[in-house]
Amino acid sequence: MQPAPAPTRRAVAATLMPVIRGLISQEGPRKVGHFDDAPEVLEFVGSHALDSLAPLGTSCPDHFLRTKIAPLVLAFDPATQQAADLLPGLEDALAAYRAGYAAYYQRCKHPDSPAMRDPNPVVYLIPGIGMLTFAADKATARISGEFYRNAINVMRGASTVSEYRGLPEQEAFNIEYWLLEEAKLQRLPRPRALAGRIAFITGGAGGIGAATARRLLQDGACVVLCDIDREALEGTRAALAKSHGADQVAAVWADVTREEALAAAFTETALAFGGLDICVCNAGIASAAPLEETSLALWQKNIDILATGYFLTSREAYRMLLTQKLGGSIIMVASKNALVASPGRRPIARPRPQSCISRAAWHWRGRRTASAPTWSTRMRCCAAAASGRAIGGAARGFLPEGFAGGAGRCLSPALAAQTQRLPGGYRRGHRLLRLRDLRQIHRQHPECRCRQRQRFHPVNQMDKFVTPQLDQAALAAQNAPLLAALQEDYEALGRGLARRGIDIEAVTRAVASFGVATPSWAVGTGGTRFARFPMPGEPRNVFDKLEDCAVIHRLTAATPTVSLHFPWDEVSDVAALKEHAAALGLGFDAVNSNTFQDHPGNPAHPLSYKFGSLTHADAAVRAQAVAHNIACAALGAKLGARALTIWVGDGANFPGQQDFTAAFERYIESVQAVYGALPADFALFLEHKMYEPAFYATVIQDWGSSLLAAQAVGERCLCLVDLGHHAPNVNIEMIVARLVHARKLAGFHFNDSKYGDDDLDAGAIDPYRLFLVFNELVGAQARQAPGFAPAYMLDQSHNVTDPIESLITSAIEVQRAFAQALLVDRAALAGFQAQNDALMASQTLKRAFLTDVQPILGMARARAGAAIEPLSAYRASGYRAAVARIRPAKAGGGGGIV
Ligand code: RM4
Ligand code: MN
Ligand code: MN
Repeated sequence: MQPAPAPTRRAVAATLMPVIRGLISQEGPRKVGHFDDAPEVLEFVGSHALDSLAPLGTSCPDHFLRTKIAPLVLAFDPATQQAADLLPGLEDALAAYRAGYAAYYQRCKHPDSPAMRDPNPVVYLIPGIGMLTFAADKATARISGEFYRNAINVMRGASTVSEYRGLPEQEAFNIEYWLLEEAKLQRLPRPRALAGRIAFITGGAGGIGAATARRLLQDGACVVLCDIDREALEGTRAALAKSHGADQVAAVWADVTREEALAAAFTETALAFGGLDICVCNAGIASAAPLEETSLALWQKNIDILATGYFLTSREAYRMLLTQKLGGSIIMVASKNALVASPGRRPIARPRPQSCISRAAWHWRGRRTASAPTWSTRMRCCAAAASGRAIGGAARGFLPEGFAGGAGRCLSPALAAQTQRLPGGYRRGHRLLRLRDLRQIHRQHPECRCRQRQRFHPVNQMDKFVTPQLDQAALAAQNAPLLAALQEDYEALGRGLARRGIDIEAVTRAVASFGVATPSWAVGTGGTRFARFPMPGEPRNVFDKLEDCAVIHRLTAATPTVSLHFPWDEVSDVAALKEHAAALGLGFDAVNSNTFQDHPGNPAHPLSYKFGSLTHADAAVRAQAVAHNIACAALGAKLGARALTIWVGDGANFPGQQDFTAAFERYIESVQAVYGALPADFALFLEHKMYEPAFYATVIQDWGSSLLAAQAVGERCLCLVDLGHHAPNVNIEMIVARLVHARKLAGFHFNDSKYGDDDLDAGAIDPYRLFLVFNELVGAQARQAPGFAPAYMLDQSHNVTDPIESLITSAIEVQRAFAQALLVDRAALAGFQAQNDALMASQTLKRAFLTDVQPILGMARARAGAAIEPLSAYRASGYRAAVARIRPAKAGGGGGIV
C-alpha cells in the first residue's frame, strides 16, 4: 500500500492521538504519545506482511519489554478512508487488545508472577499513516517507537533470509514478568506530580509564560511553548530543552488572534505529545495609555489579543479536552494591576483597554458525565502579578501546593473581596464582570437576581468551593494506594462469578451506566415536624445545592442528574441555572411542584393550600395549583428535564371532613388540566403517600389510587413509588411488579424507613427490600417489559448526618442493590418456581443478595475517575469546612421537610 501524503499522515495521526490517549488513560496514569512516519515504518505498515508479521510479536526481550509483545494494528486504507472512519472502531479494538493481553497473562502466569500490568497497547500501527507509541512519559514513548523500529528491521531481515518467528509466548511472558524486572520497576523513582501531563502555553517564549513552562517542566509535565516571536520561541525552547531534556519541550508558532494558526498549533501539540491536559492562556501585550489617548486601533489590538486570543486558545484547548474525556485545566492569566493597582503605583492605566478582560474574574468548571466516563475541566482566571511570579494562585487545585503562592492566594484579598461583595456588579452564570471600577454604570442586572433571595447568589467562589482534594488528579492519587487491593478483590470476585456463568465485566459496565438523581432539597438538613438542626455550610440556594450535588457525583460517578423542587429552587434566570448545572456536569431529572405548603410573598400563590391544592373544594385554589404545576413543567422543560412529579398532601384529618369520591374526581380533573398543558413528550409522575400531612385519609394514598388516576389521565401519566410512602411491611416489590405490568411505573424516590415516611438513607434499614425491588426491575429489564423505563431518584431528609455523606451512601446502596439483582440466576429461579421448590427459589435470590459486590462498585468508580472510597475521599477533602467558611451559618428552629 502506498503511504498517504505527509500532510494527510500528520492530520490522521493528530486526530487519532488524543482519542487513543483518552481511551488508554482512563485508568492509571496518563500516557504521552509519539508519532513516527519514517520510511521504514511506512514500508512495514504498508506491506502485505503486516497482518501476518505484527501479531507474531517482537523477538528480542529488550524490544518487547518496551513495546509489549505485539502491537495493535488498526485497519485503514488512506485511499478510501478518512481519519474519522478510524474512530468508531477504536474502543472495541482496544478492548479486544486488552482482553487478548489479559488472556495471555492468565495463560502464562506463574503463582508468584507480579500482577498484570497495564493491558493497553504501546505500539499502534496504521497502514499508510505510520506508527504511534504511548507510554508514561515522552522519552519512553519515543524509545518504545525506536525499539519497534528495530523489531521491524529484525523481521524484515529474517523474512528475507527465511521465515520470521516470534518468541514462544511463555518465554516472552517469563521475560516480561521476570521477577527481577519487576523489582527494577518497583524501584523506579516515584513519578513527578505532573508526569504524563501535557501543557500548552501561549506567550511561552518569555516572561510569565516561560516561567510557567519552567515550573511545569520541573514537575514533570511536557510543555508546548506557543509564541508569535519565532526567534524568542526557539531560544526559550532550546534553553528549556537543555535544562529539562529535549523530549519534554516542543515549540510551535502561532498568532493567537488567528483561528487557523491556533488550530494548527493544537494539531502540532497532538502530534508532539498526543493530547493536552493544561492550557495556559497567557499571550498578552502591555500597552498602556490613559483613556483619552487610547486610539481605536490600540483598543482593537488589545481586544484581539486579550479577548479573542484567549477565546480562541481556550476553545481549541477545550475541544481537545473534550475529545480525550480526561478532564484538564485551562488557566487564564490576567493582569492584577488592571484590577487593583499596587500600593504606591499608578494604575497601569485607568481605565486601560484590557481592563475589560482583566477585570473579569472567570470561574468555570465543566464536567461531562452521562454515559461517558467522568471527567472534569476547570478554568480559572485569577489575578496574576505581572512581575513574573508565575501565575498567581490560579493553578491551585491541580498543581502541587506551593506552585503559585500557596492556598488562599488565588485572588488578591482586595480582588477576592470585590468579587464576593456582589451587589454593584454584574454576573450571569459563573462570570462576574465588575463594571464599577471602570466608572461605568453602576447597576444591578435584574436578570441575575434569584427570587429565593433578594440578592445575587455569590456562586463565584469556586476557588473556595472546590477543595483541591476533589480534583480528578487528587482523586486519582487517593485511589492509587487502593488500586492493587481493588484489582485483587475484583479478580477474585470475577473468578467466583465466572464459575456462576456471570461475566463480571458485563455487570461492571451495567453498574457504571446506572445513575440515580439527587434531590436538590436533600442537600440541606431536613428536620422533622419538631425541629431542624442545621449544619455548617448549608446550601443557601439552588446554585449551592447544585454544587453539593456535583460533589456527590464527582465522588460516586453515580448521580449525574438532579431533581429540582419548585418554588424552592426557582430562579428568574433559568439559562444561568442550566449553564451552572452543565458546567458542573449535571443534568436534570424530573422536577417537582410544591403545593403542600404555602409560599408567602410569592405572587403565584396568593391562596392558601391549608385545605388542599389540586383537590381543594375551591376552584380558585385548584386553578392556582394547576397553574403552578404547568409553570413547573415549563421551567423543567427549559432546563432539559423530561417529567414533572406531583405529590400533594391533600386529604383529610378527620372522618367526614372530605367527600372521598368528590376529592378524587377533582384530583383527576386537575391533573388532566396539567397533563393537557405539558410540553410535548413531557411525562407526568403521580406520587402516592399513605399519610401525612393528612392523618386520616390522603387522596392519593396508595398505588391503587395512583394507578386509577394515571389511567384516567393519559398514556404519559405514570405512577412514582417513594419507598417510604407505604405502611410498614407493605410488599413494595410487588407493587413494582404490578405497575410494570400495567406499564405505569414512572420510577422511584429511594430512601428507607422503619415506621413511615422516615426518609432515611436508602438501604439503611432494610437493604434486602431494596434488593427485592431491584430484582423486579432487573427482571422486567431482562424480559424487556414493554414501556419499562423508570426514573431513579433519591428522596431523603437528613437530621443527624451530613447530607452529602448520606446521599453518597444512598447512591452507592442503590447501585449495590442493582448490581446484586444483576447476579440473580434468572433461569435457575424460573426452574425452581416451576418445580415449586420454594426453598431453592428463595436461596437463589439470597445467593445474589449475599454476594459482596463491593469490588464491582469500586472498580466502576475507579474507571470513571471517581473515588474508590467516596466517603473517606469526601471527608479528606475538607469540603464541608470549606463551604462553611463562605456559607453563613443558619439558626436552628422549627420543623423542616416532612
Ligand atoms: C414528600 C414527598 C415528595 C417530596 C417532599 C419534599 O414526602 O416524598 O416527593 O417532594 O416530601
Ligand atoms: Mn418523594
Ligand atoms: Mn416523602
